[in-house]
Amino acid sequence: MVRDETANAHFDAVVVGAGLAGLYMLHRLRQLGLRVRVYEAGGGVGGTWYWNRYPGARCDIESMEYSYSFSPELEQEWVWTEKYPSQPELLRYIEHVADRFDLRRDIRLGTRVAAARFDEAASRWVIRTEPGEGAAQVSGDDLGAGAEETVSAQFLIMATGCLSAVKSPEVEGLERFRGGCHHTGRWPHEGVDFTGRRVAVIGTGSSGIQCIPIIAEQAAHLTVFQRTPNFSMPAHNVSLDPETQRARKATYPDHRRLARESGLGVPVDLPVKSALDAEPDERERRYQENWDKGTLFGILVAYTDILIDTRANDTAAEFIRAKIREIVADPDVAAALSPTDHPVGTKRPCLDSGYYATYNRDDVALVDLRRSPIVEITPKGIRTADAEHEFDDIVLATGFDAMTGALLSVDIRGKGGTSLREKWAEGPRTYLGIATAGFPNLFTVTGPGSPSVLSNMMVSIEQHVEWIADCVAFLRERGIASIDPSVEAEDAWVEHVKVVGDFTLYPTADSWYMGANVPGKPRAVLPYCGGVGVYRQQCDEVAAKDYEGFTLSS
Ligand code: N01
Repeated sequence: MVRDETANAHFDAVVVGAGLAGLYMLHRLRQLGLRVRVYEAGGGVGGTWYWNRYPGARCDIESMEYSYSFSPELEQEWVWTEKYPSQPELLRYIEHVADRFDLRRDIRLGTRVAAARFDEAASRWVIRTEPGEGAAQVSGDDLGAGAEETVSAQFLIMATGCLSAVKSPEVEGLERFRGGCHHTGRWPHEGVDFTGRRVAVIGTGSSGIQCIPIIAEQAAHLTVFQRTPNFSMPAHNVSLDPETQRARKATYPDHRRLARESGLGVPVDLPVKSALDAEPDERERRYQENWDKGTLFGILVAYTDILIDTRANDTAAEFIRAKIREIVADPDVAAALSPTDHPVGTKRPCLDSGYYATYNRDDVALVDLRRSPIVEITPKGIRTADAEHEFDDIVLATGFDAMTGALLSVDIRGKGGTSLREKWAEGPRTYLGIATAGFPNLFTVTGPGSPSVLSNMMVSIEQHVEWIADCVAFLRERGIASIDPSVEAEDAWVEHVKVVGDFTLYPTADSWYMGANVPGKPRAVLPYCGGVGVYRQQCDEVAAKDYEGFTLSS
């Protein structure tokens, strides 16, 4: 509950989160002349790239795509070293952006927004903070870090990220384990030395698949606990040579435009043919080309129907399963690693560096939890239905309460004191993934019901930030105190997101896209599957019609 406190500082806007979204939001709002405060729970800027410091953490969208486009000088001057940027390089880039645009002076680190209440009489948000998880890491000269304070703002903008609320495995006894235990999404800043140690990794999503090969190289022995095998393709990461960068930088404006107009936020040649109309040899060649290129989306857009027709999808899935059989020496291990329960792409696919080959090592073992589930964590290790395994360290690569977890971790109360948690109890309800009825002047950057995680996040972040900034400018120019989507517009958008989602294969998988990884979470297609280009047009049309579907109040 928001206590009945009086705000002791007043802002035009409060932004929650200082990751890629929050930093750009601050920059845009400042350009409009707004007085802004950003709260960040972490001890530094960077969001995802501040927290996810596990060995091998790397973005699987190319660095020259996964970078801001709003500043031509920035995109021309920054030099990327690798095709796929590592976490340290991304964090350096984000810190550079914070310094370059002088953003830090408006950011309060180590401070979590705990609650926010809309004061209807004043048309303002009253926001209460508490010390954040990163408070201890903030340097001593930042006196405001971790402050418990109450402030007010006309606009509240949640830039809290889609994959930031970590999810632990729902198993008994974790707190009893006497060794080291680390979640990939909250990795210790000082790193973890696995030399000579017996290590367990639970989880084989993108984080597990990235850290497993590297931990295997260091540890005395590694055991991977896999509940659901995932599809992974090789990243073929390489150093970026100056000539490649020069060539891309020369065509950046066009390239960025194509990214914005595309379906996935990355320019790709659009397919024209069904996988089922292609001869097996032709399909094999096409899938192989994409496999060799090392792109995340290549196979998924190789044909028109990979993500909408199970038979078409199975041609791509079988191509990857054949690769797994080719790489992994032990046929039983290969079979256990081969996904058969979901179409490729319906759980987020992974890019790896040597993942499957890691299982050929003598010092790596795979435990198939579908055969022998985890019963409990013991002081010494992990007990499954048929064995007890002892470890020095357990790595939890168990993912996130995606898309809604971070938003609902804040006690947000709108008109009439309605809580967002209650409103979304049956699943998130938004208009355009940006706003939710009954919560005026609240914006969500890459919120549920927008393309977000089904796209290059940078493209989606920039689009939302710019749309929100334009909206704020529109309201201020006209002296409009509040903006709130109508229930009708919201209902229509929620239905549209569902219809488009149901047209695809996404609902067939128990994925975090569906909320299925968190026990008790309502099942719904959380992101909008219509593509970023189409979605951008929809958002622009709403704005062009003076924010059609929203109620504006003076
Ligand atoms: O999390 P995940 P992640 N017992 O949810 C398993 C982005 N990302 O952190 O599938 C046993 O994908 C779970 O099993 P199951 C990217 O969007 C990007 O890896 O639920 N196992 C699954 O195997 C990604 O998709 C990058 O049956 C349990 C794993 O843990 C998203 O973040 C890098 C369990 C969780 O996989 C999330 O990735 C990293 C339990 N109780 C992340 N609970 C790049 O850019 C969960 N699991 C490369």
